[in-house]
Amino acid sequence: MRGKLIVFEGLDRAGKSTQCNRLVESLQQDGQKVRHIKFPDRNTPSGQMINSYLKGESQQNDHVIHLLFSMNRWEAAPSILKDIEEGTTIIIDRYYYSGCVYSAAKNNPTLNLKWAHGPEEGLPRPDICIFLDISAEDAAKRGGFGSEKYENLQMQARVRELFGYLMQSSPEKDDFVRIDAAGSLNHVQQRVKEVVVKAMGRVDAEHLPLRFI
Ligand code: Z5A
Ligand code: MG
Repeated sequence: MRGKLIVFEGLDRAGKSTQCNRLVESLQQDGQKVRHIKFPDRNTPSGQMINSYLKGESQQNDHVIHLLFSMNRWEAAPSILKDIEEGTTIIIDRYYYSGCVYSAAKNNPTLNLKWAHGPEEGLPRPDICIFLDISAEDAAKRGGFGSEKYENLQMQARVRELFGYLMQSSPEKDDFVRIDAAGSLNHVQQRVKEVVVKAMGRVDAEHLPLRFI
């Protein structure tokens, strides 16, 4: 049986990293082979440039930083495909959906969602994308915003609107399951496990092949 591709998305502080860790642990306890990846991967050459940009230590043109985020995913794509083929499930903390909405949220007239989607085409497409939904205001209460590039209320609110569009009207809307992320950690974890078990079971029962963006 092939591995599955499971993605977590959401605003800053939605609880993505916490829930990814909990899911990885829980699936491992069930005897599954699992690998946890986070984008951006700040360790690769492209990731180091992204890290410096997010920290405000360097400048990049909006289109260039978009392509760097995409490149960062393409660098990882061969190992993702290999693992999935060999039966390892991959859990990803942020993926190309973030790539598209954060770039489009800048309101650059020549960088809309359609343009942003282009460089992502051909990457492995998730079997399920869990959107941990929380308002920008409630997310900010979880320790406030840090000093990185997009960590402000206005940007986060626009990002949430664009995620809303992706979930309701885009060609990939069926990838998403929305989970209310304002509940307790344990409650969110339980909902995540339910939807993941269902999605993984469906892939196996219907022998669904991995798709591409
Ligand atoms: N970005 C981009 O522009 N283009 C791209 O292609 C990609 C990303 C991939 C870096 O992201 C930035 O890069 C990001 C998007 C952009 N900019 N922003 N914003 P990142 O992944 O490095 O950082 P982040 O995800 O935004 O932040 P985060 O703090 O890591 O958020 P999180 O992982 O969702 O949250 P967490 O660490 O699990 O939880 C945060 C705190 O809340 C922590 O204290 C928890 O204990 C607490 N928490 C979590 N869940 C709960 C619940 N349910 N109740 C109470 N408290 C909770
Ligand atoms: Mg995180």
